[in-house]
Amino acid sequence: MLYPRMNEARLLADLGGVWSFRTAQAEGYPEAWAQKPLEEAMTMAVPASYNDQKDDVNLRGHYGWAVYQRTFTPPRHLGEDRAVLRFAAVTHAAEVWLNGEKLGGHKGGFLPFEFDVTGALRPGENLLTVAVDNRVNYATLPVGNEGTIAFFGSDNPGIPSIELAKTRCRPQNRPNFDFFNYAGITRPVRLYTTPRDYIEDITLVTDLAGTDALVRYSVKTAGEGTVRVTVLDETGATAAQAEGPSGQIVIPHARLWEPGNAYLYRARVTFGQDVYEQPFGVRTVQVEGTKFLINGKPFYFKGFGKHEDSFFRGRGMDECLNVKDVSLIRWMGANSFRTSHYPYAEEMYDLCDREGIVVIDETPAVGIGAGPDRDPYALMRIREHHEEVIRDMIDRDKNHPCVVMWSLANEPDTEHFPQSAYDYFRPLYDLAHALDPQNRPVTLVACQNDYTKDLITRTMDVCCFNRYYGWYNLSGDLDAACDAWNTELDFWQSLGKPVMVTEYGTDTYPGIHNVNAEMFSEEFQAEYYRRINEVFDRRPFFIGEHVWNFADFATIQGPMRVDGNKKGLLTRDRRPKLAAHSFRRRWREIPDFWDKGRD
Ligand code: BDP
Repeated sequence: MLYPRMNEARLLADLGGVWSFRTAQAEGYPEAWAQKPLEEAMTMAVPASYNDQKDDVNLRGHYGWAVYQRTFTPPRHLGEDRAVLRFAAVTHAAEVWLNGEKLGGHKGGFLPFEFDVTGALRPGENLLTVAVDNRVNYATLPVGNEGTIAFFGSDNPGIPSIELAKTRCRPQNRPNFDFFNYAGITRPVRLYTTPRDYIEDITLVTDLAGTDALVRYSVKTAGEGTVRVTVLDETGATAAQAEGPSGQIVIPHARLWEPGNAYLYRARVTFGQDVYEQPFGVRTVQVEGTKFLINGKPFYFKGFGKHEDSFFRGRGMDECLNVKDVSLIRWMGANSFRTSHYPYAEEMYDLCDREGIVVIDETPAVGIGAGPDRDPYALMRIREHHEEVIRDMIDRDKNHPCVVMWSLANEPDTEHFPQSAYDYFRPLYDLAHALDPQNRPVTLVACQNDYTKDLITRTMDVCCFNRYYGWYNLSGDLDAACDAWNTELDFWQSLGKPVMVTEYGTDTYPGIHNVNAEMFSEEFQAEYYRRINEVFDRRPFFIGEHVWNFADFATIQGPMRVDGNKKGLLTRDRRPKLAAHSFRRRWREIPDFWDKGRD
């Protein structure tokens, strides 16, 4: 799906701003609300999560449907053009109405969807109503709890939970994941136009032949016309040209897209009256033996698991915060992050393309686990939706040079039901490979478990796992943590695959200091990473370290969380803790391309 861009053929209108808003019942909302101006409405900014915009506990913990509304008047000179209404993300499910007519719905809170509204737009004022459902359960991704399973991080899973008293008092979400269940119209709403005959999609795959780049392209169109492609370099000069809906273009003496050293070309596609410019980078990605190769060179991942999370906006798209975060990533000498635990806003990938930041792109499949006695793969109703989010994520992000690997899920249960996990994930792994025109490596992120039982993680292109030795296990004992890491790494070494850690970390309260590095202090966080990183540095097959987390973030309340998760190297308002300075020293010494085996 193309990102909406304005150019000489396409108009783009942003429908962000302050909308009308009100909450509705858990199960639904009166359709009459979509027919006329919303009564008893409050103001609500779009894009942003609704939860923290007002000082109202009912909004923070709202459960079920809510309704947004606004009017807009399209300019008269839209003429005969095709008009499309595009939602970059509505969390977690949406139903959209235009002038009282239902346009359709969408499931899933982190990927775009759009409606052709050419015939539905009226001259003059139009009434747009968007209903939003934030409920999570065994049929959604991310997964919410159902039945007697406990809330995240509390109680014993599998037995009737005392926590259910909460839902007896008031229906509420029971997320099976450790981040606040922010909801609403979290990313831009835009109206754009195209000519009636238009460019639907563009796919670009690059390869290298000596100093030349080979660009395989294909352009999907609707209507009549001839496709012409011109490759422009960063100065706007023509680097190569081609004609026809698909083919191969050679860019002589091409400049590469490299981590920390990005170079972007643009494929300018014309088709009849329509024009679209798709940025792309020339780079290759490949796994070979125990190495992860970008442009044929062994890449070392230095960076983070992140969240889209900030004060007031919740998970709302924020270009300024994105720029700040990328700046801080570079300040610390890092080169990459994972979009834990859902696909991020498209603007972030564009920024990473420009800044040369490497991204592992993750689906919203987090929380696939129901305790040691229940097979989540039999219990949950997520397979089709999981296929759908993989398809839509790859379709959305396939052309980004910053994306070098797909992550199918975060911490699914691969330990208690190893065969079910294998049977569930193997087809998804094959699907991701089949769908990605660039055939990037595919992984899933395993959790702390008995890794010897897990059958699926070892079959991924890169073995990725989250480990908390020294924190949740072996708490505070860094000698024991290093010992456990060494034992585990011996196991992974025997498989002959590239391995990276996608989460490790400690909750750290800024301002708590201790001469002895004890848990929760800034010294402990710094010392934990120093000791464990020494273990990693001795293992040539170990291709990367992603810290949990880039910054502190909001979670559901609970006895394990004091004002959210505090594992950030930065506070939620992006101030460095002690460990951020240590990583800055460490990572500035480690090159992006690090052939560890040869050191
Ligand atoms: C991991 C999860 C992550 C949590 C983290 C933690 O992948 O979402 O926030 O643990 O407990 O298991 O801090």
